Amino acid sequence: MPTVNNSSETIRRVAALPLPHSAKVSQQTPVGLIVPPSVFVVPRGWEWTHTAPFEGPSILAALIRGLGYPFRLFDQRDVFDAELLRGSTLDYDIIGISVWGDSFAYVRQAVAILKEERPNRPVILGGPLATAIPQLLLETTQADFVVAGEGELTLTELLDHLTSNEFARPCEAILGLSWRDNNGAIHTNPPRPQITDLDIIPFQDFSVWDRFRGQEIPELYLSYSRGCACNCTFCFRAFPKLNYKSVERVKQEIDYYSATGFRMAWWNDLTFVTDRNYVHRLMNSIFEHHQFRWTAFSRVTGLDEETLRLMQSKGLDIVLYGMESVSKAVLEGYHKGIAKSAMVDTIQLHRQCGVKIGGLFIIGAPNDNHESMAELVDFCNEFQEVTRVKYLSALPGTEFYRQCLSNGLIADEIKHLEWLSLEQSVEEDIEQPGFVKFTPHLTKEELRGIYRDINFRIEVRPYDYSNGGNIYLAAAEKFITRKPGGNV
Ligand code: B12
Ligand code: SF4
Repeated sequence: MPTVNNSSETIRRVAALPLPHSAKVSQQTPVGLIVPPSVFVVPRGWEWTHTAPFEGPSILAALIRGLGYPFRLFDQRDVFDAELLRGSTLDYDIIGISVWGDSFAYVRQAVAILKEERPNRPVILGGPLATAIPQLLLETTQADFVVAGEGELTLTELLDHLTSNEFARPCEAILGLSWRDNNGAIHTNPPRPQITDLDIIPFQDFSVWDRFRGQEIPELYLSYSRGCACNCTFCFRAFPKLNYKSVERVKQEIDYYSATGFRMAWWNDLTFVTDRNYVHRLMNSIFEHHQFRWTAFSRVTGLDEETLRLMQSKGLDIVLYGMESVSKAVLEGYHKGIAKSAMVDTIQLHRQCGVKIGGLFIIGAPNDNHESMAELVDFCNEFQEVTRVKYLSALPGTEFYRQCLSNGLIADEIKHLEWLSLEQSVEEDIEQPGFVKFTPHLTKEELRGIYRDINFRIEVRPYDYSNGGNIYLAAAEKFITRKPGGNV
């Protein structure tokens, strides 16, 4: 029996898993993983962000198959009605569900259906929203387990437990797990430390995504790191601490993924340039045998001309920056640690190098007022590189969310989760039931007017990423609405 709370054996087993194409079934218990739909609206040209293989589920698929379990991924991203799950998962003895910020309403209904169909079958929730509110999810859904943070090690140990295999340990001994005991009492174990050596993580398994079976996968999600060194009040990170893969490992992954024929990659790293030397080594290594266009997120601090030009020479298409606001007071309120001058410098740098840039802004902070909004509108007039504006949203697990609970702005957590399930990140969100206006200085009508004003001024260009085969490039419209009951 392994030592209680000791993960080293689990780390060793995960590190030794086969590559996805050599995984073999050696266990009896079939495991299913459900990927829920999302109403999040993406700009035209980026529709593929809803259909490309999501990185988290692709890694978990590799993990579960690598451990020898028969596995099926239930990709429900275009199936908004949870009722349609009925009957489809019956052959699977353990079901996992990924839970993102806007998944609550769907997941609650999906779990109810799964439990109605097979009451004793374990249902496991994981993902960012599950990480933020494990206890609340166990209280409000009929799920049995919630895995917080990175799924690889905790899920391995939970599957050991559920299948009573040679590595099985009791629930109490699984770090990062919340669970319901036989009497219905909910327990939350101590958190699991993040994986520091990211080279142990399985490569993504794309073979489980039905829509790509036997076909090329034009766009992929990739990452070389997890976490972010900053701690902005509105931002939720399921893995807060910053850890890296080795450059060699990233290179091996890309070599392996090249079999998909991908031509575009979205780097999931929260901040692409945190270690300049690392980025230079990465650029000079991974593109040795490959060419693909790519997009990344970064902060307006830390990027210099030489690095940007190097990234450009290796296929960089656009860098998206979380700029959030141009008001000093609002940026300080967010603990953002950046100033408007850094945004202007970054835009100028991009113009100088001829690299596309996207600036993401949030309106409606508690201290946003007519003045800060006028400053933002002026900024957008001058710098049309601003790509997207959103109303501020309170995500569970953030410092901002905790403040809203304590000051009563969020009075009912469940209603708030239901609202988050409807949030599309479009102007009309303000009319949805449950929308919370955080600033007392502007009316709803004023806030909506500012949203429209900004959206009208900012440009379409950054949305047109350079994939010649993308059918949306010809269209002039900026957004395409994604609605429950319909596809993109
Ligand atoms: C790419 C991306 C997108 C893509 C694809 C989303 C996806 N689901 O993969 C698109 C553009 C569609 C998107 C949309 C949105 N996103 Co987004 N997105 C990201 C981003 C940059 C990368 C996601 C990723 O692949 N991470 C890496 C993988 C390895 O991590 P992972 O998916 O979380 O999976 C791990 C664990 O969570 C866990 N896990 C996941 N599923 C399961 C299931 C089980 C059973 C278990 C046991 C474990 C488990 O194990 C995995 C391996 O360790 C993250 C930031 C980040 N770097 O994580 C934001 C992030 C996830 N997005 C966020 C948000 C808020 C959204 C939106 C709600 C839009 C919005 N209003 O801002 C929508 C929600 C859409 C949705 N349902 O996914 C927040 C999440 C906050 C939250 N509480 O959910 C993040 C963290 C960004 C941030 N800091 O604000 N997003
Ligand atoms: S908003 Fe950006 S910089 Fe701030 S914590 Fe989130 S990922 Fe890091």
